[in-house]
Amino acid sequence: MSLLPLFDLSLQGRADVRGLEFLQPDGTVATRTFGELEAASNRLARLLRARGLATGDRLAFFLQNRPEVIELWLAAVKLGLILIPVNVLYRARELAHILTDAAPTAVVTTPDLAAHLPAGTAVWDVSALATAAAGEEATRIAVPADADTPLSLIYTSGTTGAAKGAVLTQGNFATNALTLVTAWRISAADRFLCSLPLFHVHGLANGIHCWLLSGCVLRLTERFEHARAAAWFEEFRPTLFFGVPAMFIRLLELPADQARVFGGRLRLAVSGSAPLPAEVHARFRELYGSVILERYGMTETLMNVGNPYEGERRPGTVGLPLAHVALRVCDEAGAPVPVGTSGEVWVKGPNVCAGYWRRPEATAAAWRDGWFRTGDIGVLAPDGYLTLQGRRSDLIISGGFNIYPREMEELLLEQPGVKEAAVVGAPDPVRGEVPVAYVVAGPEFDETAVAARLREQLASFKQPRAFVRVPALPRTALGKVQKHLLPPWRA
Ligand code: MCA
Ligand code: AMP
Repeated sequence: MSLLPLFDLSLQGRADVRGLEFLQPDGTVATRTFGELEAASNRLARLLRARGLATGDRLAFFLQNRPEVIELWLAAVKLGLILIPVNVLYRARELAHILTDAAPTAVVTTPDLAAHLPAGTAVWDVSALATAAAGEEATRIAVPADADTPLSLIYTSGTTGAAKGAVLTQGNFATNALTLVTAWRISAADRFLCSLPLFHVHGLANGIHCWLLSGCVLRLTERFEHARAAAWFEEFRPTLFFGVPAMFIRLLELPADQARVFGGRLRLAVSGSAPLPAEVHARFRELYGSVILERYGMTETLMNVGNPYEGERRPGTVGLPLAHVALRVCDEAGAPVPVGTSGEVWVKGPNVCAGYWRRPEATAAAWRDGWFRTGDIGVLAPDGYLTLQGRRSDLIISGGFNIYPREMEELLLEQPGVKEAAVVGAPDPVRGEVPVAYVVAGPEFDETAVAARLREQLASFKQPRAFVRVPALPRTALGKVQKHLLPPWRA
């Protein structure tokens, strides 16, 4: 199963239909028909081939949401390239790691973002690329592809502090999209508002692929802005919205009369990427009259589990395994635990990635007898509904963005005056969790200087909300830091 035959349902089958509306930063709306996306991606594919890119070559994109990201993705599908989406909030340390590990031919970006890239990075300006591609023929070139053709490296799961590239294939994306479009009744009649970043799986694997497969109209915004959400819902009248919990919490701020009207038009709202508090689910239902469908996925596996479209969307749970997924909850030895007992969630299916890029040891550690070990702790109810209870690792998820404490702790330990460091998540009403840094500091510790260094090296969402000085870190007899014993921090 490859992607182009599925995308052709729109690219060829709905060529004259206006499939994309992009809300530009100046407030105007740029539009593309599916035929225009087909032609633009063909021109771009020809240009990339002329620049020497061939099947299996890697290209990174470091871009905010914009039509060119979609055109680049389509060109990569046609040429068999491997794209590396890079979070626009990443800074020196994250960028250096990903670009060294993935070694792309170049990074497609804009001048303002290029300023953050390591010196010597091959930069292809996204506008210059589009201008150069305009001179190419618009007829399609495409190489043979199948379910095993790699399409993307998406960096995630840095429990060791260094993120790894999950190798996602065309079959992974195709399976995921076919299942979601079917399970969630997505059709050409939908009006899909997508404010999720296309540099992560939620916006890219779920958003873009469900859109292209179903042929609905997509209104893409550069990013989610809660101050403008009401205007977006009023103007575009979406029937379909995917979001992270932080977005739904922001949507609860809308006036009740507006929310009720918007909710009346909303056929389906889907939440994922982080836990959706049952209380938020209840308040959204009360205010919008819409019952959020919560689902659970991972970069390495795309979507695994979801509440049913028909049937109970049970608050506080992530629902039932999706049609193509096998799931078990296991103990430390890997044996399935009885219903009602907590354990690690393991999954198997065509949605699971091929492994981690050039990390045979990490790949071997993450799979057991063909099952992918998610690192998520959960419990199954007798009727099969899964409740997630936390993670084996101390991953922090803030506004849907992942923060790996080890990455921050390693950087903190490099700073003058920081003897020991531990980063933990503190509750936050909008983002779920925010990072807090606990430091055992010497006399030369300068909090302002350390904070400035972290801002230069790491994404904005990773910046500690506070530095808490402690005399020592609580440790077990074996020396492992016991983060749950650190004094709780409150804003
Ligand atoms: C957030 N910010 C951004 C962006 N998003 N800046 C530029 N481009 C962006 N795309 C920055 C803002 O500038 C601000 O920076 C800070 O983040 C918070 O912005 P704010 O307006 O206060 O937003 P918010 O109301 O707090 O909401 C944050 C958010 C963001 C917009 C919901 O967290 C977000 O887009 N989350 C989605 C992440 C995602 O797609 N996760 C899926 C991963 P400053 O702090 O400097 O002022 S994939 C996954 O988890 C698996 C596969 C799954 O199951 O889906
Ligand atoms: P990522 O590493 O960005 O792919 O994030 C995947 C992780 O997000 C999963 O391993 C879960 O820990 C978390 N996650 C995704 N969806 C949900 C959800 N609905 N509820 C709780 N956690 C979730």
